[in-house]
Amino acid sequence: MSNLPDPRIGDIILPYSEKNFELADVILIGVPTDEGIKRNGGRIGAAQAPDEIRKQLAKLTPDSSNGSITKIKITDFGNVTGNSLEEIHSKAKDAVSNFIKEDKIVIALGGGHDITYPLASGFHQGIGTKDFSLVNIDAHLDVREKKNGLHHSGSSFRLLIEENILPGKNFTEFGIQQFSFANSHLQWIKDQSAAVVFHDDLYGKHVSLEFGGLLSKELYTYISFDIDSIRSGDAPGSSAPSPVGFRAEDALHICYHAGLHPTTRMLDIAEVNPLFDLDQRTTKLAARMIASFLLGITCR
Ligand SMILES: [Mn+2]
Repeated sequence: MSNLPDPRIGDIILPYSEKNFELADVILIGVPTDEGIKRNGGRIGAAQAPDEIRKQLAKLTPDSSNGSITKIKITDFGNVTGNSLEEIHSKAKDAVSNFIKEDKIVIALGGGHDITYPLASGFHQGIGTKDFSLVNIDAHLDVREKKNGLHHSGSSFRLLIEENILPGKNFTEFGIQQFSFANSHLQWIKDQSAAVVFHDDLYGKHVSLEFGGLLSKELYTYISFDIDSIRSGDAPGSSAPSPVGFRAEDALHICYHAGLHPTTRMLDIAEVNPLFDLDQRTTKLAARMIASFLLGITCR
């Protein structure tokens, strides 16, 4: 008898077209890469993540006790493709630069964490090469040097700083785990005047409030979320899982606060690996993280 509306997020994501791009507040883009993880000695599979996360995102409802994300318009650009990692990176950089120039909020789905170097480069271009701030939520520092002259999943933040795209003082590493970094890398990142927040030092604190307190009020902000910062019990499908880390609920609250914060213009989620997932636990969590970020934007 009744015909009460019961939509899913899949129903409200607009197909990509010139008109829908103009209408959209938020653009979703997939950057399916594995090569950067391979170069860094990790286990491959992350290239399958964008489509698997989309499947889980589509099934969620847009409603929460805080509001409904039906209030904002979202379109999905689809996946960036190419014959090499460098070609995919170059196309993803250009796409993001254009989205940001057109005043969109961008959600990028990796792929390996190598994607943040081209994506943040495109972001920087899009805001007119002004200074911006970046928070990397990660178990690792990701400031390794290139390997055999090639960028990989552990070198994004070194390249962004060395190439003067991201000033070190505007960069925060959040959730770094013990026994997961080299002292030489920690020293290097401190020498760049970046802030490092260790996961251990957040123990017993309100994680999302600590995170929210770090966000810049003046500069446009880019949030990069490496799924390996979440404990493997909650996110087993990761390129480099760890038994300790943030809880699933921490990740959702961080994403909500990231979306709520007025200077946030971009979120990327990297290193989800569906090949090692258990019962879609990780892709479902990534989908919930996106929904929480969208809800934050709705509640601005
Ligand atoms: Mn990382």
